[in-house]
Amino acid sequence: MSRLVVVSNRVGPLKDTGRAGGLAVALVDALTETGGLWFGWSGDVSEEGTFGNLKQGGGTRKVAMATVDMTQADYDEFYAGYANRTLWPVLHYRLDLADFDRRFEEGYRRVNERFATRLRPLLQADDIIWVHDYHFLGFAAELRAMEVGNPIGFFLHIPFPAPEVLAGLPNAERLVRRMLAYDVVGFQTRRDAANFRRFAVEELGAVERDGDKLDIAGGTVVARAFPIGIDAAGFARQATTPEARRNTARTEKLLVGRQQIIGVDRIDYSKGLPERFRAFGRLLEDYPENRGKVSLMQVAPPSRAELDAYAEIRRELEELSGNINGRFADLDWTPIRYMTRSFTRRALAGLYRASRVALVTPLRDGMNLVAKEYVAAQRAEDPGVVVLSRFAGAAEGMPEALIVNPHSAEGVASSLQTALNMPLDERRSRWQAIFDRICQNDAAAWATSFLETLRGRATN
Ligand code: GDG
Repeated sequence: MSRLVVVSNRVGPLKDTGRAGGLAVALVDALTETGGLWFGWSGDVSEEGTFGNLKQGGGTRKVAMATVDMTQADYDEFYAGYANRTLWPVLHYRLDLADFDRRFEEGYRRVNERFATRLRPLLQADDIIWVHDYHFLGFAAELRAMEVGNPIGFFLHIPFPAPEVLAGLPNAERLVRRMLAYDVVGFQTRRDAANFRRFAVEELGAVERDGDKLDIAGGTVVARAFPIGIDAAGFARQATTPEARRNTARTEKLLVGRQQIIGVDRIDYSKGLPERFRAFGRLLEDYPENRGKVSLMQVAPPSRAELDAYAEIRRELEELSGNINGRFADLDWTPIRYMTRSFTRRALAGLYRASRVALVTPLRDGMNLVAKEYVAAQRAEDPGVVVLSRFAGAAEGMPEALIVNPHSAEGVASSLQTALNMPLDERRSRWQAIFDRICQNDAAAWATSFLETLRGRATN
């Protein structure tokens, strides 16, 4: 079978460090199966944007890693600029937060081209190439310009917005046209894939065929959903490790019979964190029997702290949690436990297990893996309930969760009340249905399904 080349903004780790998510694990598995090369940014900024050495993974795993540094200008314009100040907000439907700066756009194009130039000499004739996420929308177009004819697939981890929203991005047509240089373009949900196809049809004159294909300029692109999964069995095992058990026990000891709602998110405006705090406040207000009885634990490791929009949301969360705690706290009970530190995956699994409800309220989210991890970590005999935003990709495959509109504090509070009082049988039957599905559609199945489609395109 042909060698797999994975391109992503960050490379590795090849080993399970206890911090790596299911994505890294699934990619390493896929890479190991055929032998592979993992290519991307080193995470370093250096003056010349040096090309790192090719590192070979040890043992029988024939996985090599090749990385490129960024220059300060690359970092500012490509990474902190176009990727995170322009594309991230626009693709999350937040035109109001987007920064449209021509230098960002140029930097994005330049880095896509330079990374492609660096990868070019490492490619072999029968490699198949799998590119990840919004940093590299134009990567295939660059490789094609260098006469690379190998199959190239792309997976977008974040949403693809409705054409009416994307049209607000300057030069959106050019960007999407460049995406059509891929053989397969994968999305988290059917809605994202349909948005992409509609943009290609309405704005670029592509012709839709067989439900998931686009014919354009003599070529065909497959554009469809490949919903990402987690390593569900692996995560369930993490929840029973000694480290997880210690964390479950520590939390339960503090709860002494009270119930806990948990949220786990990078601090990001897409995650609906202020809305979540407000909804929890509304629960205490509208259903006063929960005062002194139910708390919200929010794990929120900071991300992209250098961006203003992120610093602002942090301030807002501090203010909101301060207000709610000041208003409702009692001698032996604090309503919101808000922690901006991070935990190991095992510790997280333990915290999920100690919580009766997972509250997942993004305003937009490609998939949201936390919802799936929470389910995987539960005790089968006494599982908790997921309260899930309709705007998370995960909602498309989780009808047994309590689906909410995160903008409605009343609605979320009422669903929380339902979740907290849900009888054991109902909790079990809802949980079992979700658990079976996430085990079946796990991270490995996701990678296999994408790569089969890409290999299929290669032989057509
Ligand atoms: C993007 C898309 C899509 C969080 N805090 C800690 C920690 N985490 C882990 C979670 C989970 C991961 O980070 C977050 O994944 P999400 O899916 O929730 O969100 P994004 O980071 O925005 O990911 C998203 C995903 O890509 C995959 O395609 O689902 O929609 O936005 O695994 O557990 N992990 C550790 N400590 C923490 O404190 N170890």
